[in-house]
Amino acid sequence: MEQVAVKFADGSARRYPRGTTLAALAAETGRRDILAARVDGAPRDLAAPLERDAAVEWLTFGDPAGREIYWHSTAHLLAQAVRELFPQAKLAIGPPIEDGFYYDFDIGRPFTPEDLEAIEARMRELAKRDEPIERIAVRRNDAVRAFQSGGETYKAELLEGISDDPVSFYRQDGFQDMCRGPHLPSTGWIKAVKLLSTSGAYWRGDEHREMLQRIYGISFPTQEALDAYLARLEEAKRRDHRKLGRELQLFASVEEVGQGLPLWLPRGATVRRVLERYIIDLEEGLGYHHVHTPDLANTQLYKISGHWDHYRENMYPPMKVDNEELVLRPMNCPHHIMIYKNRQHSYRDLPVRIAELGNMYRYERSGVLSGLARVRGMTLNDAHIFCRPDQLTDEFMSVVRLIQRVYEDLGFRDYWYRVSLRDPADRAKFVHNDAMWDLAEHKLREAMTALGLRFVEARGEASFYGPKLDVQVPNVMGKDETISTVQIDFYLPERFGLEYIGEDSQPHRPVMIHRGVISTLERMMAFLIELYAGAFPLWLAPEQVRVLPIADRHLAYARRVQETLRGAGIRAGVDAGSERTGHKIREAQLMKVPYMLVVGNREEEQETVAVRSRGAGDEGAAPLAAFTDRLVREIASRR
Ligand code: TSB
Ligand code: ZN
Repeated sequence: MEQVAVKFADGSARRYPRGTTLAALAAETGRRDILAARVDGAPRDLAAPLERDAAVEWLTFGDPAGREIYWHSTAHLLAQAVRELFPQAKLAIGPPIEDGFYYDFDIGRPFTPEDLEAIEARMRELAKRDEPIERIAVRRNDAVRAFQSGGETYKAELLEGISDDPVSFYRQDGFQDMCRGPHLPSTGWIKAVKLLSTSGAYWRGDEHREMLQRIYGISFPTQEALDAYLARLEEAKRRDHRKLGRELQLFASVEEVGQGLPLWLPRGATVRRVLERYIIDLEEGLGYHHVHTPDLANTQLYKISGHWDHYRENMYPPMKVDNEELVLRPMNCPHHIMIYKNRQHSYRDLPVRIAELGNMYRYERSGVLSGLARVRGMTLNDAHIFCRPDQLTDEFMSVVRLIQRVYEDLGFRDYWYRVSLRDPADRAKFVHNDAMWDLAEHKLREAMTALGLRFVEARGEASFYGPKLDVQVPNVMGKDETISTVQIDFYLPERFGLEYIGEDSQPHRPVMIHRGVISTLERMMAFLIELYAGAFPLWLAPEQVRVLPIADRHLAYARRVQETLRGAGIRAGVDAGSERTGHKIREAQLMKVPYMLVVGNREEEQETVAVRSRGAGDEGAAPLAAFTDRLVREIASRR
């Protein structure tokens, strides 16, 4: 019998009779978690037979591609349940998404919460029956006829967009759906399901077409995994910076101003100012020079820099005034380069470190905008370091140490390093110069090795001008985003003809490091709100202390306490309202104020305050002077 050679991902290899199914190979492993396979890179059903030599890689729920299949099959199960409960429902599309899946239906009215419960219960029943999921090939004409007689107008329209003949369908338990697959071997693989929400969705995302009803859901191989996910989801909702930003009066998003252009309210602006002062002080101590440069520049500047060729789709369109054509800057580098060029530099002056809390504007697609985490108008804790090639590694290492120091102060514990490299095939996104990229990537790896840091490499994530180290910080849902970045750039110095005069009195070309430590203040704020669930540590809290007079006659003393605290640099408020003390305490707690000082007759006579802290509750009375000293120390410690 003819044989095919199979290579497995673990390096082993074996021969099998042609036509052996992947399921038979999977069975040999004794494993029970294999739900599908990748054959020469393409995902396949386990029922598929091996027709030729191939590389086989098993897929489980642990793999992103495996989860996709798992959730896709659950979407089919959802459609089957809806079809059974609402026989008149028309099916549209049902893909897996990043977290779970959805399916769009036309049932002529929105689904109710009771509907969802019933559908979910039916899905569980169907899964219990553990029906095999089979791929079938249907002649195109038969599919067209079936859709017509079944009134499946959406499916019919989808079919028009496909040229396959035959087309593939997946069938389980009498229910079938047109689909490329692959899918799970049987419905019994789906152990725990939750339908999460519903929403209206236009057919094909087109507001002129039919309004469909979308059901979102998620599923897992165990009830424990589902429970853990739901708990995390609850926690994420509780910490959501958009919700807390509103409740704690930190920032606002206003339609009249524009999408992705948040307004910082006084309390949020206070936290921001603390961060700004903190980072500027640190940087000045490390030899950075802070500058101010405008948010606009002549388009020409970005033609020289290469932004125009490689970054234009993220830029706002140019505007004409007089004889100039201006754009909102998407990055601050060209301005800082012009500052470097403003005077001559000798090898002795280098490194020159130019820093700015620089405003930048990027056209981010509206679908990716999210509160403060991803915006269109932002301020970056930016700096550009101009150094000699022999200084590059040291400079890079000091930036990484600065990042580590800042994370320590901010309380970031969970983070990892991503070395972001170019995709050499993508000539549109990355400037083309192999030697330059090789050198920069080599330098980057060398510095990471010198630092002794472990990192993950990511192809295609570099900047257009060079590779970078991105520091990835996970949010509550475990998704990570880039906070800090350190980028090595041999390109812009070339484009702008940058020079320094060397020891040999000859002009030489400096290297640039672009770096952001606390990211944009917007993204940092989003992270801090979620990390602390709005309860900022004392040094960052917008209102560090609130003084609560018991009655109106204690207001004067409350004001004196406030003055004393303010005099020591502490941000203190007074609740001058006429409500009872219990109510005032609850209000201060809702706003997550770290310390409440209740003052009445006794406190006034003895020049004391009754201390309540956010964490420990009632802490008893303390002399005002002693409490003030304690707080000043606690703030300085950034605990
Ligand atoms: C570091 N030229 C460099 C700079 O010198 C630069 O702009 N790098 S960047 O493009 O990677 O952006 C720097 C940081 O800004 C990112 O690491 C990220 O933390 C933050 N950032 C980028 N886009 C957004 C956005 N749309 N909203 C909020 N923060 C953003
Ligand atoms: Zn830059």
